[in-house]
Amino acid sequence: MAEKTLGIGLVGTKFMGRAHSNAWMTAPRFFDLPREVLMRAVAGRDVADVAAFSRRWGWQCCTDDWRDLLDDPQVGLVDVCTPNHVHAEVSIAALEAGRHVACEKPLAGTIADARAMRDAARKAARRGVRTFVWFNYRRCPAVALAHQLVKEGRLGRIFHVRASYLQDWGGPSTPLLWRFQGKLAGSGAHGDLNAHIIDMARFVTGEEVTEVVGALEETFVKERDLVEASGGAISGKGAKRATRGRRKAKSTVDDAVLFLARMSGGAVASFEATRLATGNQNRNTLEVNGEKGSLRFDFERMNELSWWDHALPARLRGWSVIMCTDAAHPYAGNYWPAAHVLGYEHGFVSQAADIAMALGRRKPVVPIPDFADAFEVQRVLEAAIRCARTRRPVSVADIR
Ligand code: SOE
Repeated sequence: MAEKTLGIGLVGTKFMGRAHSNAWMTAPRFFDLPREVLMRAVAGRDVADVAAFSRRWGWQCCTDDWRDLLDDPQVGLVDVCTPNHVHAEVSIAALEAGRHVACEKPLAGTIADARAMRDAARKAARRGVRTFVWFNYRRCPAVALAHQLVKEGRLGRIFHVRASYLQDWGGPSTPLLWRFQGKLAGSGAHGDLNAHIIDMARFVTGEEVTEVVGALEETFVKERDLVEASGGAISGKGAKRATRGRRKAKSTVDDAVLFLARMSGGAVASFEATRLATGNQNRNTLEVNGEKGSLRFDFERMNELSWWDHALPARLRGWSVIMCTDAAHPYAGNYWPAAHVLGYEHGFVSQAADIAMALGRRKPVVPIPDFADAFEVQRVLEAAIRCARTRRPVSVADIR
């Protein structure tokens, strides 16, 4: 295979499988990439489903066994979009087979899996094999701009970080999907949503979370309906008949996790993740307050970044809302004219482009997290859970 081509092998065909397929398909249309993207093969568990998925999204071929991707010399990068408990097995096998790996967040469901992935990535790096993690929100132009503004010193010393990721789809009527099963997901809102905002806080401030000083973990919905597969079969271990006649089983993950932390530059920080914040459907927010200015981002208004410039004379100071769609903003110039707004999918498209850039020895617009970077997020997730369970402060340095 010519070095000029980057052959992708995708594992997973659900929500993220669609987002990534769209990203690989679209990135070469909007970005001048150093390597041609080849949508080589997709793997999914169900033969009929994966065949239909492959046709719809334009993959060259498909399989119901992800190991087949590693036998295909045209696959240069394996893209992992499976539930969390499978990330380690697929990623490590792909790295050992000499393939670059791009894995969905969180890196893994458990710190042990994440550590094994980080170690495998370290080993593979010696052979020139690269890893990437899809923390997609870094590539919202507004978030990338926030990162640039802090890096330029425009906020000065950072005092205070407030991050929250609120969703509301996890009420009692939502069945026991894999995301509510501890063995598959590792955790609930914590790994799913806090992982994003921990990464965003680190990325924007350039600081690490060093200590979790207080944390709360809560599972409000203790039992959920078992998911009925086609043909009436019911999934999930430990099923029992619930009083209303539907079969239920225990939810083994958190619905909400909140924690307070310290950052390496001395800032204090709070993080909140929940799937039960009624009316907040995908409210991923970050506020950073510094000596010279402050920033606010809310994904539900993802094209905007609010900015307070404290260097202005007092009579002119006020929140300004920057529409981050100008060619001067990160990524925006690759898409449409100013104020022709971007959406959720563009973060993935821009990340696919940056991965192709990095593998073509060109600099991505903003840094792409690799397994070592995502392991840092996993350490913070683990510190927060240990803090919630022991009711004692936990130093991130103690999580290795
Ligand atoms: C579901 O909670 C979910 O799809 C997350 O898994 C994603 O990472 C997030 O971006 C949107 O919400």
